[in-house]
Amino acid sequence: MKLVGSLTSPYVRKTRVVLAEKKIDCEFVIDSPWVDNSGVPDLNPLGKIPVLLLDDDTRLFDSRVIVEYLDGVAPNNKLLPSTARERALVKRWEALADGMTDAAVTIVLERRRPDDERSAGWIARHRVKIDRALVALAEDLGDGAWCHGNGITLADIAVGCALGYLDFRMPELDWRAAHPNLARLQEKLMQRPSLADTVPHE
Ligand code: GSF
Repeated sequence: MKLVGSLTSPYVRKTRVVLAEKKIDCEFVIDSPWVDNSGVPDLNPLGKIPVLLLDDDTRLFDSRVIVEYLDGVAPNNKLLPSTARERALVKRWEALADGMTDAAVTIVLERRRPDDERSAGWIARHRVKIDRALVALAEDLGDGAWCHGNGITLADIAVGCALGYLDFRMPELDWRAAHPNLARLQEKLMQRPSLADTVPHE
């Protein structure tokens, strides 16, 4: 099995954290759709990372499909509950965290466009999504030790990677000041090698 992705992508990081938490061996092949001669479009028609290559050559994308697959194939350290309702609730955390990351990625890409093509309105629209998502994540976490239930789940991993991406690309946001309970969760998550060893960097 091979995971194709970059050291900066928050979606690839989420997948790497799940691999580590599940103790699944997987070769990490570094590639990015943003570099010349990238092999990614040949693996995923959408030209996006992560892509998981299975031993029989099956290609899995996107990260939500991959992490659900990984949790399902290894019985240890379950990260998704088995009942429909509980599972949906954990996946809703993931959808909110990933959606916040989507908005941050959109802003990062927009900021990279030439001055005369950049839209302040588009950036503001996505900034509002991030702010609302942070409020919702903080409200849902409350005083809880974990996002869902009594131990780490995919919800915590997705939130940890989303907050880590804000630190990486939008450090000016200072989400910790407004949401100390998210800061507390993030600090705890960062004590785990799975997250500490995958902090995004260029
Ligand atoms: C998002 C993948 C994605 O946008 C998932 O896998 O969860 N919902 C998908 N990946 C980015 C990398 S990232 O660092 O933003 C990507 O591959 N972008 C290339 C492109 O052409 O959009």
